[in-house]
Amino acid sequence: MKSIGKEEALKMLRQMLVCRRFEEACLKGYQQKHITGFCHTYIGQEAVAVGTLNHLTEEDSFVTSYRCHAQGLVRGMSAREIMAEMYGKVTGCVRGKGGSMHVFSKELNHLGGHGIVGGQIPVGTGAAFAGKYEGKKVVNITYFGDGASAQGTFHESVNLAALWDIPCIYICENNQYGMGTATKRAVANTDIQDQAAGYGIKGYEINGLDAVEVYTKMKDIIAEVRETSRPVIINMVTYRYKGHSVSDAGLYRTKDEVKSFMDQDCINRFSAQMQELGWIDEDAYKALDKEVKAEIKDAVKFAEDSPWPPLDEVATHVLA
Ligand SMILES: Cc1ncc(C[n+]2csc(CCOP(=O)(O)OP(=O)(O)O)c2C)c(N)n1
Ligand SMILES: [Mg+2]
Repeated sequence: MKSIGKEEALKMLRQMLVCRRFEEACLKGYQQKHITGFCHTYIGQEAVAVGTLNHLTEEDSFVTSYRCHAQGLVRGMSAREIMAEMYGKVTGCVRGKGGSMHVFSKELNHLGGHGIVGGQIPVGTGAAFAGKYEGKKVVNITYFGDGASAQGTFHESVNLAALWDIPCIYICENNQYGMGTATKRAVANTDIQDQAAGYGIKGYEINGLDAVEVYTKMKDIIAEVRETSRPVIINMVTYRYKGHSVSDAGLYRTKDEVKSFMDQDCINRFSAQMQELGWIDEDAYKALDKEVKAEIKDAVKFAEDSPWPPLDEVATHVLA
């Protein structure tokens, strides 16, 4: 924690709270039928986004799956534009046409949420290749799930990245389930970092519930990839508290199991570590949370008050 510094730690704590409160508001909006369609939350996994994205430069890019709200928020997209997208409003980040699974920002090099499992992995590989081809010292972070790690897209992408020295950081957000299937029932070797050896690159396992560990280890790893242009595979072991999506009751895991991970909550852990150093106290934490809740409330109001996309836009920005 000390090496992170107080200012950066406060920023990270705020970012995690924004992600958490944003998605809690999404779940409420869904219950109220303001948000429809798919909605996959990242609740429980926030330490991964803050511990990784804060090391990227403006020119670096990243890409992820449909579980994509938090990465957008941490990268600096506004809660307003993502919430409006959730509501399908024209003020949303992709003008209300993508919804929950398609948070995207060209300006911030957020190359999107992707609905096809593993579909984003070649995209991230290509973005990293493009940066290198243009002679820039940029990297790409490609996030994907444990389920996606068994897809051909992952293995073909890593093979090419290792062969061509493509500076791509493959982060498997191993939340231990792919929908209702435990990883150990779907992935032959759940030590996903071991797969790196097969491609002659480095692999690491990181405790994705611990923002300090994620941040400090990823700082060095990202710097090394930037320098050497050698791709890496990270097994980021984490857990999602909620169902796979809003329509999943989560009957495939016990309450005790979920509780055992909630007891290790990344936000509670991080704020406790900050409190130990005297960087924040209980009152300041409560004040910060209150401020974040107000920001999210404003985003919900903005989404509610925003207009629907006009009918004449129905065929624009659509590939046919
Ligand atoms: C190619 C493809 N196959 C199946 C699906 C249906 N599907 C959506 S999410 C998912 C599970 C993916 O799990 P994982 O990669 O672990 O990501 P997580 O949801 O846990 O973040 C599946 C099978 C899909 N969207 N795309
Ligand atoms: Mg998973």
